Amino acid sequence: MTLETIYQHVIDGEAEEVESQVQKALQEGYSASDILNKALIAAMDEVGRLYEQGDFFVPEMLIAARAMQSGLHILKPYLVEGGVKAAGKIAIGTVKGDLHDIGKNLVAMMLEGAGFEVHDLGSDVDPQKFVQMAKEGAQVIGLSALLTTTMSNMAVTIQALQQAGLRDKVKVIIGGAPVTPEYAQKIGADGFAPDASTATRVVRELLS
Ligand code: B1M
Repeated sequence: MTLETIYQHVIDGEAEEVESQVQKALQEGYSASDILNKALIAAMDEVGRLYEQGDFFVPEMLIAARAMQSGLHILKPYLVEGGVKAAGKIAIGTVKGDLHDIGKNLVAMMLEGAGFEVHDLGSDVDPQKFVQMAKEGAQVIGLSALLTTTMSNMAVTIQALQQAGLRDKVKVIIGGAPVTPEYAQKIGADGFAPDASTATRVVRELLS
C-alpha cells in the first residue's frame, strides 16, 4: 500500500507527500531499491506513458520529476553501496541539448557511494566541458541522454575528446533510456550501463 501511495503521489507531483511516504516506507522496512524501482521509477514510466498519449503535458512531467527527486533525496543514504572503496575520478553529465537529469543524478549518487570522486557537470553539457575535465585528470567520462535527438551528442563528445588528443587517456561510459549496447559500440564508447547499479560495476571494470 505504501509503495502504491508513493507511486500515485509522484504521478500527482506531490513532493512533500512523496518525502513523508518514502520515510514511512523505510520505517516500515521496505528496501530502498524496492521504493526506487517499484514506486519512484515505475511512476516516472507511467508519467512518460501519460505524456505520450496526450494526457500529460510538459508542466505535469516537470512537477512529477520534482516529486521524484525529493523522494530520491531521502533515499540517497540508503542507496549508496557499502563495502570496498574504489579510487577514481569521474566526470558525469547529460549531453548538450538534453535537460533530463534524474537518471544521471542517480548514477552519480551510486558512483559517489561506491567511493569514486564524482564531478557532476549537470545537464545540457557542452562537449568542451567534458574535454576540460579529461584535461584535469578525470579517468572516466559518463554521458547520459534521454532523447533520441540528443543521443548523437554522445558521439560528438567522444569526437571532441579524440580531437583534443585525450581519447586514449579516458574511458567513456554511456547510458540513458534510448541508449543501447550496440549504439555504445557504434560510437566507440568503452562501456554502457542500462541502470545506475550496473554503471558502478562497469566503471569499476573500466578502471581495473
Ligand atoms: Co522528457 N521525455 N522531455 N522531460 N521525460 C522523455 C524522455 C520521453 C521518453 C517521454 C515520452 O514521450 N514518453 C520523451 C523522449 C522521446 C524520445 O526522444 N524518443 C521526452 C520528451 C519528448 C521531452 C521533451 C522534448 C518534451 C517537450 O518539450 N515537448 C522535453 C525535452 C527537454 C530537453 O531535454 N531539451 C522534455 C522535458 C522533460 C522535463 C524537463 C519536463 C522532465 C525532466 C526533468 C528532469 O530530469 N529534471 C521530463 C521527464 C521527467 C521525462 C520522463 C517522464 C521521465 C525521465 C526520468 O527521469 N526517468 C521520460 C519518460 C520515461 O523515461 N519514461 C521523458 C527516471 C530515470 C531514473 O530513468 O533517466 O532512464 P532514466 O535513467 C536510468 C537509466 O536510463 C540509466 O540509469 C538510470 C537509473 O536506472 N542511465 C544511465 C541514465 N543515464 C545514465 C548514464 C550512465 C549509465 C546509465 O552512464 C554514464
